[in-house]
Formats: sequence, C-alpha cells, structure tokens
Amino acid sequence: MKKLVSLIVLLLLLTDAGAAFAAPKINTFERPARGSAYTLSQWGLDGWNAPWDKGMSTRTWIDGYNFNHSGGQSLRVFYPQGKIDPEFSGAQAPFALTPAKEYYLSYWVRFSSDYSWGTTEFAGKLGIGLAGGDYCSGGIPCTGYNGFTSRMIWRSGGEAAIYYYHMDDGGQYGSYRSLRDSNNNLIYYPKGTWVNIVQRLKVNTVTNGNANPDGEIQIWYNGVSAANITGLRFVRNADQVDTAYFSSFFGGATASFAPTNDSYVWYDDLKVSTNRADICELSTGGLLHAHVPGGRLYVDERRHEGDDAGYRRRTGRRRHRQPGLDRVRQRANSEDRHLSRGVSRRDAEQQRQDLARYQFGRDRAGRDRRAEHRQLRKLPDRLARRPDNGRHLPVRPLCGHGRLRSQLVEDHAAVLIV
Ligand SMILES: [Ca+2]
Repeated sequence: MKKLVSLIVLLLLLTDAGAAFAAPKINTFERPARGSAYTLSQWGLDGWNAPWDKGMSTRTWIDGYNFNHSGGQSLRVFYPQGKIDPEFSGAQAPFALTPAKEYYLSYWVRFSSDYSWGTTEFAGKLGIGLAGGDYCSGGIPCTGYNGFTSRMIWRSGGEAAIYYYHMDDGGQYGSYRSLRDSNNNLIYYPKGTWVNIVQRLKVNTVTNGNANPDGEIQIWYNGVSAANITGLRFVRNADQVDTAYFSSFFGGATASFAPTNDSYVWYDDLKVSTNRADICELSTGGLLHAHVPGGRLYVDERRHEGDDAGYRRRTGRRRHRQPGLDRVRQRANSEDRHLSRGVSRRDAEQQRQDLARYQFGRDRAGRDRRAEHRQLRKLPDRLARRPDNGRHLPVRPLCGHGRLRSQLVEDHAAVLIV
C-alpha cells in the first residue's frame, strides 16, 4: 500500500512540478499524414524548426502501418544499401532550441530486424543529439569558440556509444564512450524492438574566458544510467545548448562503412526539455516498482474529483462525463480497502466492466480511450509473462502507452496495476 500511495504522490509531484518550466518540445509523429515524407516544412508544422536539412524529403516516411511506440504512427528513416554520408544516407537537421545551460533529450528507436551495422567497418550516427554554437563535428577540433556536439553512434555489432566533440578530444575527431549496463557490460542495440535513449548535456561554466572543467554528458538506456561523463570543457564563450541535432547516417568516411542491405530505423516520442520531470522515462530512475498481485489494470480517478476547471485549464477541453464514470470513481475511492483485503474475482470483473463502459463511450473521447485501452491492455499481458509471476514488476506508468501521459495521467493522475 505504501508503494501505491507513494506512486500517486510521485505522479502528482511530477505533474505539478512541470508547471514552473517552459513546455517541453515533443514529437509523436501523429499529426502528419501517414505514408508521406516528413519534410522540413512538416517538421516546422509540429514546432521543430531548422535552417537546413539533408534527406528529410527523400529518406523519411511517416509510418502508420508497421511500427510505432505511441499512438498509431512513427518516423521511419531510410539508410540505403551501399551508401554512407548524410548526403545519401539517413537524415540530418539542426532543430533550434531556446538556449539553456542544460537539456534533457529523449527518444525511442527501433532498428529494422535485418539492420546492417556496416560492411567491413562499422560505425554510424543514430537519431538525435544535443549541440550548441557552431556545433563542431566532422573532424573539426573544438576550440571553445565553435560550439560542441554530442550524438549517439553504433559501432561493431551494434555496440552503443555516445560520440561527442569537446575541447579536450586530443585530436581531430571527437571522443566516444561506450554505454554499459549496471553490471558494466557493453550495451548493444537490439534489432526489431523499441529502446529508449535519454541524454543530458550540461555546458561548462566559463570564468574570464576560461572554460571550467565542469561540463557533463549523461546517457540513460531504457531508463538506466549507462554513461556519465564529467569534467568536460565545451566552450570558452557564451554558447549554450541551442540545438536538438537530428544527425543519423552511415559512416565513417569510406564505403566500407555502408550497410550491406537496405536498412531502416524507426523513431518515436522525441522529447527535449530543460526539466528532468518532463522525461517520464527517467521517473524514479526509469522504473517504478509496483506490486501487481493479479495483473489487472486499474485507473485511479481520484485526482480530478471536482476539478473540472483545472482540467479545462490544462487541456483546453471540456471534460466528458459519462455514465459509469462515477461508479468507477467510487470504486477507486475504496481501492485501498480492496487492495488490503484482496480483490475478489467478482469485484475485479465489475471494475473491469465499469472501466470498459467509461472508456468505450461513443463520442470522440471514447474513441481515443479505446485506442488507449488497446495499448493499456498489452501492459498486464506483457507483465504477466515475466518469470516473477506478476509481482513487484517494473512498470512505466507515465510512458510509452499511447497518450498515457497527455490523456490518462492528466485525466486520472495515475494508472495502477492491481
Ligand atoms: Ca507515435
């Protein structure tokens, strides 16, 4: 019970803490028409603006057919067989951010199941990174006056690493640090499944034109810290993090780095924020451990009792009230007692029916809830297959299940598994 209470308190804290910060920049790729290229102007319509791009109009595709991490769509990027360099492989665009000393960046990524890491040499840039100033990269040493970059790469066999340009690279090219799991083993990107990458970059301070060695880069892989680099010097001037740098292509400088077959990477749920609380993938270290006796899904409604005005303020929408909702609320209010004495099969079934009635209303909100419900239903199924038989399972109640955060969390404060 303590865990449930602390989960709810945590969610309230996370939701409210965000109000003091600027809104995070998010892209779920749900707006654009599926089956179309996601051109730079389309990015702009979603609030992501860049002065130039490579490959966005020719090698990107809004996938509403195959894979997505949220909603019904994702961004697929194409890496043609035999090609290297951003001119011919993948996509690039430096998206403008409001300059800040420190940023968090999160995205979900899925490699095609026959992804080729290269021919005889193996390296490529993956997804989106953080950068500032004139984002020094591509074999240009960082002087402290020409900015910095920090991007994810793959190496041989899909070894995951962060590749960053800073003042102390010690050569023409940047530095890299391989990601390692909690047992200090190298992390390799899997094929054919979604993984989450979070990067935090903090620019060093500057005193009288001298760079102090207090810059930092940290990477989380599926919510767990996988690299933490400190003592970095990026700049001697006033440059800050001002770019979310989409930069993904094969290479390396020679064709030996090219893929041996057409390869694809899907991206979804890009998020950039100065506020860690906006990155739900990092909630309590990435995983919330909830006690899950029966593997049943339960939506807690308590937070919004009598708070319609607050709902309208947050969402700009009038809240839909539907038959059955009040009963769901009542049951939610007595949830503690249910849990402490165990939920009978009959009670649980009644809860399920009430919840379904609420979620399956015939209006547009009902359709949205049905989509969420389909996502949510996968959660207990997946958890139940784990060897610990559904108890003390790591769950991500704020992330990765349709509009959980934007819709369910705002509507209901918490999604619990009971
Ligand atoms: Ca999506």
